[in-house]
Amino acid sequence: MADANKGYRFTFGPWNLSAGADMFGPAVRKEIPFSRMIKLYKRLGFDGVQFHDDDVVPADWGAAETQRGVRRVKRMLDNEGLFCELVAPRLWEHPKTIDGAFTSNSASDRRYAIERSKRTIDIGRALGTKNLVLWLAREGTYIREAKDPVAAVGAIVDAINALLEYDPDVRILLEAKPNEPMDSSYLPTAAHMIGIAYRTADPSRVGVLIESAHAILAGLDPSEEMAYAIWHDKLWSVHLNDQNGLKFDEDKAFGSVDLRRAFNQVWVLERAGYGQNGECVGFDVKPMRTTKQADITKHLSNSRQFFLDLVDVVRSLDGERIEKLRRSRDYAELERYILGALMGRER
Ligand code: XUL
Ligand code: MN
Repeated sequence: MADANKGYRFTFGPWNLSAGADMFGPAVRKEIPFSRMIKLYKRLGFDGVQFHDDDVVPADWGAAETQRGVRRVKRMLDNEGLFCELVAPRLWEHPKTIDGAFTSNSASDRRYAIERSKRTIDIGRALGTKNLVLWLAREGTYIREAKDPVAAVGAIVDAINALLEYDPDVRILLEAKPNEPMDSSYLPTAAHMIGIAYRTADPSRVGVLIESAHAILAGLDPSEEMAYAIWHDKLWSVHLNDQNGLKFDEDKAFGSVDLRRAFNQVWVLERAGYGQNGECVGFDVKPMRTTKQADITKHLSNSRQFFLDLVDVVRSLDGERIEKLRRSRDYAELERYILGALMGRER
């Protein structure tokens, strides 16, 4: 049977089906309970789930209750034939993370962040994944003078080391974002994160997850960010989406703003054999606030479909022709060829 996913494995987290609340207004749709949401995955052509720790069990549950709750979610995944790709501690909502997590000026708050991350590793292991994602949401400042920016880098490395030591099998995927919620974030790009990965106790277990919109918010091209991480063997997951310029983090459907930029991401991933070592194609996309309840999954099915359509475009390209155009430096003709392919025209 032909593989409908063309050799890729697709994932998303429950927050992708949000009820539409934003900074300026409350929810406009009903929350979908996880027991119902999980039934949508396979139907939409998805293979696995990404979780924040408190998507699985509330953060304030004790050890025994947590274990039971996690086992319940694992059974639900197994029953649906789904796997857990990764877990991420939600280090930006609790009162103890107001001033950041690993870089907080309070030692007891820093300890809380590390303990919560360790607990998240345990949740992940019980769900069958070694992948811990750290989006360093509040590691940064609203005013530069608030923290010591040199010490902050060291504090993040120390925290990563503590987690690497806690579980000798855990793999840490750092997710960079240059701003929001902070005015300015520490380690704002994937390259910053790869830089510190080499300074941790075990660089072979520290990589990155690259989100398209976060690269764009840093003024970078996501396909080049991905290529850079691939060269380092450190692109271990992606959050594909799109972003219309330098605004808030929009989490638009993949390819919905700039089709050529989306094509370039698929081109880089496909040509590098991304996915062949188990990496997944994750999406981090939001339904529009105007989306009706009945259409709540369309941004996800569209993102997956646009990705697969772009895989077809990439696979249809004539590699020899591209090499020839590169050799003769005829980039105008190369551009015509690529844009023609994107418009479904043979040229
Ligand atoms: C925030 C964001 C997060 C991470 C996971 O912008 O992308 O959802 O992907 O914590
Ligand atoms: Mn993300």
